[in-house]
Amino acid sequence: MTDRAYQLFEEQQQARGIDLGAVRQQLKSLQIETPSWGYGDSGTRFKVFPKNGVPRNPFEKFDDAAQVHKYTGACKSVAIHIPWDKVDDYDKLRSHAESLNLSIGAVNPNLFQDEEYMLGSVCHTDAAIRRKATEHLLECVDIAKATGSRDISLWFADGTNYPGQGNIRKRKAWMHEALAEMYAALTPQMRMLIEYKTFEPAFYHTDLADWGMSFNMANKLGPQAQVLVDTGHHAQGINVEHIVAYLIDEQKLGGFHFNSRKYADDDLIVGTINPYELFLIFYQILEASQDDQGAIRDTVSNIAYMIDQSHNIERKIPAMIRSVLNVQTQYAKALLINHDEVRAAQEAGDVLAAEDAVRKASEFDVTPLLQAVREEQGLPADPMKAYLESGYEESIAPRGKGGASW
Ligand code: PSV
Ligand code: MN
Repeated sequence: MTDRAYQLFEEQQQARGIDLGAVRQQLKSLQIETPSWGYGDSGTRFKVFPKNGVPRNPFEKFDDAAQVHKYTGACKSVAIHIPWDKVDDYDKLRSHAESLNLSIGAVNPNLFQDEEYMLGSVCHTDAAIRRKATEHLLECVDIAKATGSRDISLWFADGTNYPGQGNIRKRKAWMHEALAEMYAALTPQMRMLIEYKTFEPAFYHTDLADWGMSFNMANKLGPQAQVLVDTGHHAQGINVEHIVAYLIDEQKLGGFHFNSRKYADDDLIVGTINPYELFLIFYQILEASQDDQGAIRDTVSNIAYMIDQSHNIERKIPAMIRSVLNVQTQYAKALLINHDEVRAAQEAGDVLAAEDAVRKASEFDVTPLLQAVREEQGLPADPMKAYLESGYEESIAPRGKGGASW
């Protein structure tokens, strides 16, 4: 991309009243956490295809994550999943992350793979199993203390497959009981981010099925509990950006798990199926970031942007780089929305002008902008190309097949 292309872009945006200096600053400060499990093998319930060079342990997952950060400059932190990333010495894992210029991000408890959790974890009818699940939540709080993590992301597979299988109201009380105990163990700096999912693996009811249930739970627990929006966890056709705006306004949006879905919780690369939805999510966030109330601006500035994907058939590190680039592209486009123009159209009741003011920002080619920002940061203008030419993929091949998998 030539300087000329950027110059033309700048002139075009200045004429629309967009301050490109501010846009560049915002682009530079967007950090996106990547998931340790996105570097390992995964699959569907039909098959896991083992890939060559997949990390064999949590330390190697961080080595791979460091490549994503090296070429994008946007992925300093890495989420861990326990027990997938269980190590004897978390200080050692933390030092390893720091030596790679990374940090350990959200801690994700895993209450869905133990034999005893077949009929539920914190919502199981058996008090001993509920106790075991709660102890795991408390263990994750301790791990977060050791890793210096602020956030603990909670997703529960708890639910039932058939009407009558469980007492829904009792299960709701048990969920609250476990989360309240965990909440009491948090340090003042920590947050609990509560995920929800309409279905799967339970098909009749999920104990935290939608944002309203997570929101209610977070409200009951207190200010350190917030909602985590996983973009793949909604019913078809749901207006996710509306949920985002609502939760921000209630100061309860804690973060995102970005991924794409076509049919269900597909965990595909973010921005590959419905990039416009991602753009509209950023529109709501940016609109709220201009709010007069400091509390709303604080909520926005503390949103944790995280990727939650399973790369089943594609190479893991390039898939993660692609995900980050896709998020940056939609964020860059959303930064080109002229909010004064939108507001003027809203106030005039001009429906078409309002829709146009938002949509047209998504139609600009932001490549010159992103390339200029990357160059300014000392990053390669084309991170994917630079990574693929770096020889890292070849260097990890001797790890062989059969690395970490869920
Ligand atoms: C569940 O589908 C989920 O979105 C949760 O965040 C899990 O922790 C993650 O995927 C990994 O399985
Ligand atoms: Mn998730």
